[in-house]
Amino acid sequence: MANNYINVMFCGNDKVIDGMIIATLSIVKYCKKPLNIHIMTMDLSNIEKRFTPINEKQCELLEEIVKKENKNSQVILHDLTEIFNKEMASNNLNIDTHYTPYIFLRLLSDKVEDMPNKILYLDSDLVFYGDISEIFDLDIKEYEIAMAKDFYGKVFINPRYMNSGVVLMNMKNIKKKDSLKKAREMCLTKKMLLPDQSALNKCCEKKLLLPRKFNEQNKRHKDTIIRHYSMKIIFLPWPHLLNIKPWEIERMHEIYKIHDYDDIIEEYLKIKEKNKSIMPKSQKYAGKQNTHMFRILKEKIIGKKENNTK
Ligand SMILES: [Mn+2]
Repeated sequence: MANNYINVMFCGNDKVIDGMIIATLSIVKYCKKPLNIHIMTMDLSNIEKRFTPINEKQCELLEEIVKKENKNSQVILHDLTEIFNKEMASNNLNIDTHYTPYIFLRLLSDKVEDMPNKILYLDSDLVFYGDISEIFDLDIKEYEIAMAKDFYGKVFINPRYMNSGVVLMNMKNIKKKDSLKKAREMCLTKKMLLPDQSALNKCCEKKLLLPRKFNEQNKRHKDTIIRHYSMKIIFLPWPHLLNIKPWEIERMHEIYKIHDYDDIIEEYLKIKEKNKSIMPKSQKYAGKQNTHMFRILKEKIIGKKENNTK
């Protein structure tokens, strides 16, 4: 494989294929270089019926999208069911959280054969507004990973707490230092509010702090490359959580009033219509209801404000 490839990693089950399509369309809109997209998935339908893997057909669809812009681009599917069952399925204190077990896939990527030395992990709830090579080409030789700050975590957890929705990974250094192995162990043994993210923050020694523009969680700025539509905490007029994803078009338009990637939505809808038979019937992908998450967050935030001891 030539070195001029941009390596990308998406993780999830087939309920996030819509997100992967939108993210991929936005990547190729601004970058015509060859891409290697690695899709990590697994079949956990034994745990819950809806936990079905991304399949070959869906990968072919993604490949069609990237090949249209560069015929050397490709999409590679990795089934991590066995690795997950061996490493993280049992005695895992964080298996049943408000997230799905698919959050652990990125922590297993060092176990996958033929991974490139440098790869950009991406959540499936983000949209590119600029060239992916700007982030991929960053020099991380001295680091294990590169991430941007977490919008809420930097206030409520610690000033350097980073968001794991966009992670530029140096696989060589990660393997050398066993950082992902340490992160997996931490997830197995310590109950956490944001398991994979906190484990990456804790277990990677050398982290490069990325500028906000590579993982914009609050609103788009002029220089934004990646807008990550992660969960928002709305304080007024009453405190609640808002979690609108890029493929929830009506809510995106009506509540966020965001129209700046309508061209991509239009293309996405056409693709979806043409490929109805391979799209999932329901897009409900999240673990438990947001209320659960909010209760914990409220305890954390209000608890912290009330006793300002630490
Ligand atoms: Mn996300």
